[in-house]
Amino acid sequence: MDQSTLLLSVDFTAAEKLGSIHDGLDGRPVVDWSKGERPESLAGIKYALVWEFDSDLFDRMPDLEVIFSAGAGVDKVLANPALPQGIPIVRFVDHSLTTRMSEWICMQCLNHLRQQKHYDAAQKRSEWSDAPQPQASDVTVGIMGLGVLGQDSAHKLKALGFNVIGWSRTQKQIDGVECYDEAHLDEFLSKTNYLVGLLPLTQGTTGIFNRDLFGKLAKHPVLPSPVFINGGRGKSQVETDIASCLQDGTLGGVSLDVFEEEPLSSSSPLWKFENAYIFPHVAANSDVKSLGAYVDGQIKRYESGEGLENLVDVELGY
Ligand code: NDP
Ligand code: OXD
Repeated sequence: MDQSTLLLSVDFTAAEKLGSIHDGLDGRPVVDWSKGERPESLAGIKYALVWEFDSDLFDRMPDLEVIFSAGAGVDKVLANPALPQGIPIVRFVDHSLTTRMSEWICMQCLNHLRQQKHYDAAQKRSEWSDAPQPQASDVTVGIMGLGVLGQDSAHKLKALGFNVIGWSRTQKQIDGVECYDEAHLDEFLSKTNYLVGLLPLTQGTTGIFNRDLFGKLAKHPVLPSPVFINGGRGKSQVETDIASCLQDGTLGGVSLDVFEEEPLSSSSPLWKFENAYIFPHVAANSDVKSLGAYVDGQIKRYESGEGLENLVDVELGY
């Protein structure tokens, strides 16, 4: 049977180009919009895989049936004013992406626990200088967002010995992890030394990481803290508040992978703080070959009547 065509509008970054999307697509024909392919008409094309895309792209696709997001987050797709109503949107859920996010979260928690910045600075001064050394179980990591990424990170942080608690819109039950729902945010914050953000960007999460919230976190008796680690979305954080909280000690450290505006401006004060780790949105890039295989698999499910997985709830915004 002939395979249906996929329209592709994704400008893969260097880090993502470990393979080719075609390696995963099982021979499925592609119209590569991001590479400038412009057929006379897009009529008949039922599927689009997008990340960056022209605002009128969907208007040109009269037969569009499913939109696939090339990432786990769908805020960019949902922000498109020309998003057609009622078309299912599938987000990318993938073991490789999930496990790399958890690696990044664990690495940041360990960087702060083991005071890596202190040793880097001491090395630069050729100075033999030790620092206090509490163990992971002395620190409570609070994860905001207990979805695919938050839950995997919770399990891996637990395995490292951290005390882990979590917060999400709806109540969760996770073995060994005290879970709080939306109504119990303050209680959750009051127990958290290291705050991990793994929330999608929605109306409810925009600007949620601000001075008021940071002021409710728990200081650790010995370690620089509280610490804020964000792998979710930058517009969930208020960067002027982060800078002033680092300045006055409300925050003892941060690890930020995402920013209100990306790329982060070279004039941002965040680059310069001693206890700030700054990353260019690389915590968990999509692996292109896995992405191709995932989209191809979802199309096959859809066409055989099995149904799509990981559908976005447009009302909730994630
Ligand atoms: P999921 O949809 O699986 O999980 C989202 C979690 O956030 C759920 O637990 C959900 O609650 C919770 N949540 C959503 N809105 C609220 C709210 N208003 N209040 C409280 N909790 C809320 O997403 P993933 O775990 O797969 O991904 C999370 C985000 O990570 C993505 O949306 C994306 O923005 C970001 N990301 C960043 C990457 C990077 O490289 N930096 C890579 C990949 C993703 P509930 O369980 O009750 O629904
Ligand atoms: C994603 C991302 O959402 O890489 O997958 O940010």
